[in-house]
Amino acid sequence: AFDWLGYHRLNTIYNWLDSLVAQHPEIVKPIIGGSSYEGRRIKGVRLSYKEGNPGIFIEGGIHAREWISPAVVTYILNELILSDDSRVRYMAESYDWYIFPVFNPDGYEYTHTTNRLWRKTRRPTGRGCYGADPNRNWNFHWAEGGVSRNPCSEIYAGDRPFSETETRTMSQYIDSIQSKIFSYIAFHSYSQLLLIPYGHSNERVSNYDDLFQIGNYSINALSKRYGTRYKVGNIVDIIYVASGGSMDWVRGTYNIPVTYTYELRDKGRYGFILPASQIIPTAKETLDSLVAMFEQAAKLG
Ligand code: 0X9
Ligand code: ZN
Repeated sequence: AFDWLGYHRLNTIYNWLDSLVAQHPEIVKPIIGGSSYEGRRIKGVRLSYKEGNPGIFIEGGIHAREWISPAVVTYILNELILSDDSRVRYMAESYDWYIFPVFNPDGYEYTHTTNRLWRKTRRPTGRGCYGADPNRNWNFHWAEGGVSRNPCSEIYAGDRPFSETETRTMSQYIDSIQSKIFSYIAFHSYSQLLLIPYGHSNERVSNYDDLFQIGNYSINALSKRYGTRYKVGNIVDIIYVASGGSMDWVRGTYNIPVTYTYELRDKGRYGFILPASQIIPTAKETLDSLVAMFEQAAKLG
């Protein structure tokens, strides 16, 4: 059976998604959102209790080594289906959820078989090197800053926007549902931050003040359970310039109002190698923050 006591291989996650569809066929539908260079599927589900709710898109695992991201995303999906907490239930049933735990399946498998600290995709890119940074390859202010044009770099932007199968196919899927989406949330690790677009410049999005307020409310709720401290802010202000990220493309292209990127636990003690004993606590506090986020977002309209 599936659990959150350890990190799982891609097939275990995909089999679990299939089992959710089989057990809850009225509310959980399978989606193949895209595919990878090595031919794997980018599998997700749509969870809906009521046709026509506003959509929330959840992106996990775009960076291969950030294992806590798929783990937290699958935990949240499970709670959205099974929780009996009234606030979680209300949130679950008030939105249509598009949930993709592993955006970069080739990289994720590679971190399990060969190199635990692999970040990128796995396409041969030249000079004997592999992969582009899938969070630098989206077609919005592509390669303007915080990227490398060297195919051997960890932050290689790719040959051109959407040169990677993963970003190209997922962007096409997102385009096909964009009119239904009111929020896009990406999960990375680590640093304990809640990031507001954009990454290409310190330009603030039009509803920055609302996103900052909702974000603070959300990280305050996150801190209540175990005292975990997050910071909220504009990407360029609180980390670094990083253009071509998925959230920036979604926000810049479709003007989706509620867009955030989480950098989950921790602050560097274990970094990407976060012990599995921290999966459940990290997931619980993150779910607390999402409940607060969407309650507050609904109030602000
Ligand atoms: O550099 C990144 O892609 C993210 N940090 S990480 O350590 N997980 O690699 C930050 C993402 C910034 N997001 C956007 N520019 N949209
Ligand atoms: Zn990342």
